[in-house]
Amino acid sequence: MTAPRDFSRRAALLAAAGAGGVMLTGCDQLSRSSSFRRVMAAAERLNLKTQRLLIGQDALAREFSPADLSPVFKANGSIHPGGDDYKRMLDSNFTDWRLTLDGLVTHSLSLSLEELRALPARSQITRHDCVEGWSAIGGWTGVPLGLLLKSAVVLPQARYLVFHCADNLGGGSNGLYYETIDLVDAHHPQTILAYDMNGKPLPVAHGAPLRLRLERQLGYKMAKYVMRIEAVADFAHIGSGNGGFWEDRGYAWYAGI
Ligand SMILES: Nc1nc2c(c(=O)[nH]1)N[C@H]1C(S)=C(S)[C@@H](COP(=O)(O)O)O[C@H]1N2
Ligand SMILES: [Mo]
Repeated sequence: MTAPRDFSRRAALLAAAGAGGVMLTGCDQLSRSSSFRRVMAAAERLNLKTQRLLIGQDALAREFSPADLSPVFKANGSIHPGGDDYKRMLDSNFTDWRLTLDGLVTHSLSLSLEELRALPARSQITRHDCVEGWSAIGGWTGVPLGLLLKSAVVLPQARYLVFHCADNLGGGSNGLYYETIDLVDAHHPQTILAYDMNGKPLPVAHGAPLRLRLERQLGYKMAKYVMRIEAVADFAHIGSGNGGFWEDRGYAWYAGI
């Protein structure tokens, strides 16, 4: 669970709705109407296509210099997954943590932090934009996701990757944080699994030991506390079927910026 300090407005709303509860705001009622959802989904597909057509699927997000780093980078959403399993991993400095990459791949991978750190790395200084209206510039180092996908050999039926996270925002399986991205974004050169932030091991508040950086989309797509990445053909069977924790609560699946 999230600690009370730094509780985001949304997380507070969610907590107020109770374990596994729903937010019964006017907005949520609207987002649960199926015709509204269909219109939104169509607009979103158009947004995705337009963006890729106009900007190009490999266009890079702007990168900054060390002088631009924000003195304070807000930690948002979960800032500690809690629970015995995570505590055990944290206590042992994540030496017994493994990243699993499985699902529709030829070779499943199970990688320690040390193994990830031994792979070719990419560093980038980028601006993080949260849907709540704040931004911060941070420096990230990690493994290009495309590199892992190459060694796992993704099967042709796979279209998306699911990021399964260690934190639970609402209690019950409904509160587990997860995200999905498509394989185009997964292979983007700036899409990395980051283990360092501003030159130091990723702090717990920012997703230790590993978090996704997906620089051309909004903050909620960038899963923290990543435990498992699963290649799937579709995500209708995961969570409430909309492709992410916040997507299941009405946010756009494609959060391009
Ligand atoms: N597992 C997990 N990932 C998450 C969240 C979360 O609550 N849990 N919050 C998201 C949101 S809304 C944002 S803005 C960023 C915040 O990342 P930061 O804590 O490094 O600022 O993480 C995203 N990834
Ligand atoms: Mo966010």
